Amino acid sequence: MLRSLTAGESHGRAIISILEGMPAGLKIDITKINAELKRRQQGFGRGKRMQIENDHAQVLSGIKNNTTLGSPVTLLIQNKDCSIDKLHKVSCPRPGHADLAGLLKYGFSDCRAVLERASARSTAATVGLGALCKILLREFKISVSSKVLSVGGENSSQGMKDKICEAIKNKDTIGGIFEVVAKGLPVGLGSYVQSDRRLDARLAQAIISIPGVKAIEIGLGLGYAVSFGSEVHDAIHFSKSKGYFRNTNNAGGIEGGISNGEDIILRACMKPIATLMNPLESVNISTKKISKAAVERSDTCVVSAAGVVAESACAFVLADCLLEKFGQDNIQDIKNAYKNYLDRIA
Ligand code: EPS
Repeated sequence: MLRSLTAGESHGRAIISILEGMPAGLKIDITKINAELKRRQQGFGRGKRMQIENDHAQVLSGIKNNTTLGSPVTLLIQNKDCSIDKLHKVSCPRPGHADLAGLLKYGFSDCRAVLERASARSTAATVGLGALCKILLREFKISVSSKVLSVGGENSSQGMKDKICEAIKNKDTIGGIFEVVAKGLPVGLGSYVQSDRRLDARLAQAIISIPGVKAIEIGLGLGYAVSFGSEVHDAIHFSKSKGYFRNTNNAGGIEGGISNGEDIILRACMKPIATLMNPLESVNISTKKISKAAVERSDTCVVSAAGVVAESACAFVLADCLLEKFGQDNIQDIKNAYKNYLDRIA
């Protein structure tokens, strides 16, 4: 089993990820991890924090001579803005953020105690972990990519840009939909035998736990609700050169909780960022008087960054499923098991 743990506050000293269960003998190119971290920082509509940070991973454990040891891999990303002890108290919780529910749950009197960990800054750790998983998947010619499908209901690149400009001008924020595609997967990752082994369920958990994600669909998703079965199920074909194949992929690469060898396709909705420069009404938690919600430095639109984070979240799940099926200790053993399996089902 591949396990991960992240730690760190948005304005604390660092963001840390630990990945346990990576096989030994995998070559790790740290520039690939840093390139993924950089991708997460980009996109039109990002805020000032991204101009301050230049996320780079330092390897603290699990890798020697650019090769995994099989022991837990620890990555540290330093925060340039580590002002946590100097930052002001936040008394007016932002609607849509974890501020109020977190404050009541943990018994704080300052929303900062919540927002420092609830911040999407933690997604830098997710991307660090995901980059390691992508390196593993690449050994098996599996790739994971993403793209923005729409922002504020607009799907042309000019339309999306205009929506973000409109949000900036109105001191507002805007969300959208991104798509993640995984290519090159074998048939047989995940399982129908138990609910927590279903690949779709595992992917959904990984995606919906990204801060701000409110919905996910796999393949045709909600579109299944308005069609006849004969119109939407992917007919099965066979040819000597291709083996089993489909001409459509409404299932999004997953049937019965198992990868079916087609591309995995999922889409998710990222809500508009909760911090508004022209804030909504809230309540001051000390005085209980009506007051405008707190205004913090933030982004206007993070849909493309959310796509990069979702790639990482998917890569983690796919790597976990791959190791579960083909072994976990040594990369060459795993490759041998993978080849044997492909030969069997050919
Ligand atoms: C983010 C870091 C944060 C925010 C944003 C994403 O930095 P700061 O709060 O210092 O500006 O820019 O976080 C949120 C949108 C949020 O809701 O917390 C990052 O590294 O991606």
